[in-house]
Amino acid sequence: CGAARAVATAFDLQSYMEDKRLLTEAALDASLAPTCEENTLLVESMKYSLMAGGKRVRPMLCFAATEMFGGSLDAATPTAVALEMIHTMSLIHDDLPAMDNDDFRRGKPTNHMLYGDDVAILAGDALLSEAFHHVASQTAGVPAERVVKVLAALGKAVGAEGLAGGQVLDIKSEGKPDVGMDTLTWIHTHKTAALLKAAVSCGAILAGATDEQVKQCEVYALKIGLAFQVADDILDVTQSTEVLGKTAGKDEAVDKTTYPKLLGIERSKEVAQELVDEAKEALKEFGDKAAPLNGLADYIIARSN
Ligand code: GRG
Repeated sequence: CGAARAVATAFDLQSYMEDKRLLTEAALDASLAPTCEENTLLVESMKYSLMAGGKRVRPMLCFAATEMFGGSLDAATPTAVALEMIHTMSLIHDDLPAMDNDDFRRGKPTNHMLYGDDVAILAGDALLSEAFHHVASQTAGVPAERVVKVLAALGKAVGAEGLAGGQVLDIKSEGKPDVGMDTLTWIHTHKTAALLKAAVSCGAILAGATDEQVKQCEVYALKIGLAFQVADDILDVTQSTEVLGKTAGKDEAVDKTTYPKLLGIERSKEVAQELVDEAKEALKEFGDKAAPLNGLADYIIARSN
């Protein structure tokens, strides 16, 4: 009887993720449409990358954090959409010839391969701008003060203390033989973990979490953000490029420092697990309500793409 109850109450991560993925896909699809003939091409290219089938991890983290504090999914949906718009912008720009120079992402031609570098750059810029517009204009039922905090957190996650800062140090570290653990950690805390941190903290802020609770969420998110990148580096070594649906960047002959290169595969796996354990520890006081965030932490290092 005890075992039956345990099964009945066990958290079903797969259904949780599928629900949130479907919610995200529908909201993303509804978020963008051309408003006239003249902007049809730009919006088509924005939507091509936005709807290209990512895992939607950032929206899921935002929804899970908001639910942990009793917030509503409706109130968090515009922020979830904005997170995916920002993430998509960063992928479009990352794939450009001036950066990683990739022809394929998620098994499909990259934005610039289809629309040209000029339109791809502007599609990224427009997605970034639309992200902030979307949160400011579509969030309902939440005090304005919380929305301003969300806009601030998103802005910080993109700038010099976020994606752009991490990307610049990453590019400038390429080919350097002396890139050590401190530099690698700085790069990925900014390039990868900053947006995951914003996803979790924005979900918590929208639900009315206290500053202390938001800080606990940030500790969790930074840990899973780093774990996410360690897992990515491991997947790059252990999976064929065909499975990942992306080509190695044409410029990837340039040597990049990775966790497996510094630590070896086995130690990298242990580090990823330690980071996930520490992430869960940061949410300990939230008990069962943290089950979705804990499940997502496990998924982040167990995923196959
Ligand atoms: C233009 C202001 C401005 C900033 C952009 C290009 C750039 C600066 C930053 C690059 C950021 C980047 C590409 C980080 C990599 C993060 C990462 C691990 C991406 C893969 O994320 P997944 O696995 O992808 O969630 P899917 O395909 O599932 O969405």
